[in-house]
Amino acid sequence: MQLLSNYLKHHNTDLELVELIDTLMIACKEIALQLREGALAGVLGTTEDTNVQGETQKKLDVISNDVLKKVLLDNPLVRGIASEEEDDPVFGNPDGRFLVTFDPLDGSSNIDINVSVGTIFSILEAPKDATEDSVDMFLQSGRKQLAAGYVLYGPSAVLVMSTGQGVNMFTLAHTGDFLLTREQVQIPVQTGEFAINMSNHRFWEEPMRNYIDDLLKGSDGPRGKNYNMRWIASMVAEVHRVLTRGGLFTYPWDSRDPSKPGKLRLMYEGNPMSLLIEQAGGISSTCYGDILDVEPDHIHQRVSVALGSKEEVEALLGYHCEC
Ligand code: AHM
Ligand code: MG
Repeated sequence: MQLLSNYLKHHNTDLELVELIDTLMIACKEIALQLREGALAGVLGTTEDTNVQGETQKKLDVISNDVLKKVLLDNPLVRGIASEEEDDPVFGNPDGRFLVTFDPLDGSSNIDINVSVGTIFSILEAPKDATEDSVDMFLQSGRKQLAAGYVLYGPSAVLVMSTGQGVNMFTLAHTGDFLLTREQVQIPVQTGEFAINMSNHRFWEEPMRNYIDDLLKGSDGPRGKNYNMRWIASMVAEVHRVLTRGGLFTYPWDSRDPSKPGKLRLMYEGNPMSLLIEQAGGISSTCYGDILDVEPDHIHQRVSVALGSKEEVEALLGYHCEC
């Protein structure tokens, strides 16, 4: 089995990018250890604080953010980082080449119930002409990502990553190394499985309601087959299922707060996951266009997400075209 860094080098990955990914994985291994200790390390539960999204922070949200921030900013290759748990970007070496955005612990409402969570990351190149540190450096579309991925902390810790040459999975061994366990992942084009938070049904747009209602009609409805449903409330775990056995995952725009286009964030959830899904042969859309083509205007901006098996996402998009 191949070591992560050897695999990347054998596939002609830029050596500085390999070094940055190795640095990221040092932080993720530390997060994996803290998660494994759980209550023994006193890391479960909530802090008194809320983040820029207005969400209460879990202790492990803060710990994971601090670990990633410190490890990344210690590496001179890093010009700056932007995190779900930081109001503003934090800058490192002014000559650093890379920008990293991340959700330090996605799905953190699952921590205290011991269900899978994960770290999502996206790597961009700092614009060469950017002499002053500024949030504007980060505002690049997902197509510009040099690499993106996540580490899922489940029964095993798995890194799923793309540098734009397909999607590969690496499992954390007891030796502390990430070893290649699945190469060139391809999502099955058809599926009979969908994931959506059904409790928001009455707040969705009409096309989404019509689509889901037709899935629920099963073999009696226009789709002509029975579907199964999953909802883990952890995007990392849902995307991992989609990459592993196919499926459709969506967190669409809803009218609970019309100012927010969806719950998930573009720069450190939508974009990295969309790169993985497209590289694995799936589709990732806002329901009106590819997520990777969205031009960001805010580091914490939200986006409507519908991703997964090609033919199922196409069917969903068809409902949106009819309006
Ligand atoms: P988080 O980054 O604060 O954990 O929020 C994102 C998570 C996703 O992992 C998941 O898909 C979604 O929120 C679940 O939301 P809900 O609780 O509304 O079902
Ligand atoms: Mg998240």
